[in-house]
Amino acid sequence: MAVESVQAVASICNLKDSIPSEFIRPEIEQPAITTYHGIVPEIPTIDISDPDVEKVVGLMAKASREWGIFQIVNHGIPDDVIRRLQAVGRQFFELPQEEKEAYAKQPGSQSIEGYGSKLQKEIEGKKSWVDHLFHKIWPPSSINYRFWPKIPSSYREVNEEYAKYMGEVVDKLFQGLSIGLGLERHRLKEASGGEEVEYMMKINYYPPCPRPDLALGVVAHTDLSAITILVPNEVPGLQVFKDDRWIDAKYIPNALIIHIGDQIEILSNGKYKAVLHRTTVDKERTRMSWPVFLEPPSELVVGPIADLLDEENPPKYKAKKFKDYSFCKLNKIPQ
Ligand SMILES: O=C(O)CCC(=O)C(=O)O
Ligand SMILES: [Fe+2]
Repeated sequence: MAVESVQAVASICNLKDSIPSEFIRPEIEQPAITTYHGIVPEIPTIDISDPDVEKVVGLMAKASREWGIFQIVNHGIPDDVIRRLQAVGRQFFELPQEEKEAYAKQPGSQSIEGYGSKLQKEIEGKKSWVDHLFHKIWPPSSINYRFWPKIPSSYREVNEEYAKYMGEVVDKLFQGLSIGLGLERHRLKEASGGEEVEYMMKINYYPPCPRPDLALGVVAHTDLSAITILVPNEVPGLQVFKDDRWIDAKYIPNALIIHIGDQIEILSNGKYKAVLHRTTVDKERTRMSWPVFLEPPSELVVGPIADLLDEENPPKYKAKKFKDYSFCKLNKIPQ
C-alpha cells in the first residue's frame, strides 16, 4: 500500500513557499505563537559516569519529579556506534519512496511496526510534518526482521550493536529511578517486565518545511513507554512543556535524552511525571531522531506499586494491561 509520505509532500512544497492547509496547526499550537523565548531553566544534564552514585540517583529522581526529562552524558555507548546508527537510518530515509514502502505498516495490523507517517488519530484530519519507521530491537525473541531495512546492508549489524550497548544504560536508569523512590533497585525494571522489557526503535524523519512557524513535527504528547531513550541529530526541535510554557531543549552533542513515559508515572503513582513534549521543524534542514521506547510486554498489568501506597497516598491510576493502555492512548479513548 502506498504511504502518503511527508517527505514527498515536502519535496513539492519546497518549490513554493507554502504548505498544504492540513499541516497548518490551529493558533493555540503554532510554534511561532506558543514558543517561550524568555530566560528559562535548562533541562537537567546528568553525568551518569560519576562514581558518586547517591548524587546521580538524587539528580535523576529530582529531574524525574520536576521535569520528567533529562539528558545524560558519559553514558557508555560509544560515539561511533551512535554515529553509525544515525548514518544507516538516514540512508534508509534517502532511498526512493518505493523501496521504503516495502516496509510499510500493515493496514489493519495491531502492531505499530513499519514505515508510515501517521501514528495517532488526529482531530479534524490535521497532519504532522514527520515520517517514521518503527521496529523492535530487543529482546531477540520479539524482533520481526521484516521491518528492518535491508539497505544499507549494515543496518542490521549496527542496530543489533546499539541494542546491546543500551542494556547497561537501561539498567542504570531503572535502578536509579527505583532507589530514588525508596524501592529496592530492581523493582521498576521488574514491574516493567524484567528481561522481557521491549525496546521499540522509532526513527523520526522531519523534512525541511517552508513554514516552520505554522507546522509541528510530532504534536504535544507524553510517551506511552516506561522510559524513552532518544538520540537526536544536530538540528534542534524538541520542546518540553514546563511551568505552562513551551521551551526548547538544548542540543548537547553525544548526550542521550531520557523521557519519563506514562508507565513510570503510573508505577510511581505520580511521583515521577511523564513529560509533555512536541517537536518543531526547520526551514532548511532535515531533523531526525531515534527514540527507543522501553515498553512492558503487552499482557503485563501495570499499576501503582503497592509499597508506594497508603492512606495518604491512594492509587491515582488504574492498573491495566499494557496492550489495553496503548490501544486507548492511540485511539484517544479515556484510560
Ligand atoms: O524527535 C524528537 O525529539 C521527539 C520525538 C518524539 O517525541 C516521539 O517520537 O515520541
Ligand atoms: Fe515522544
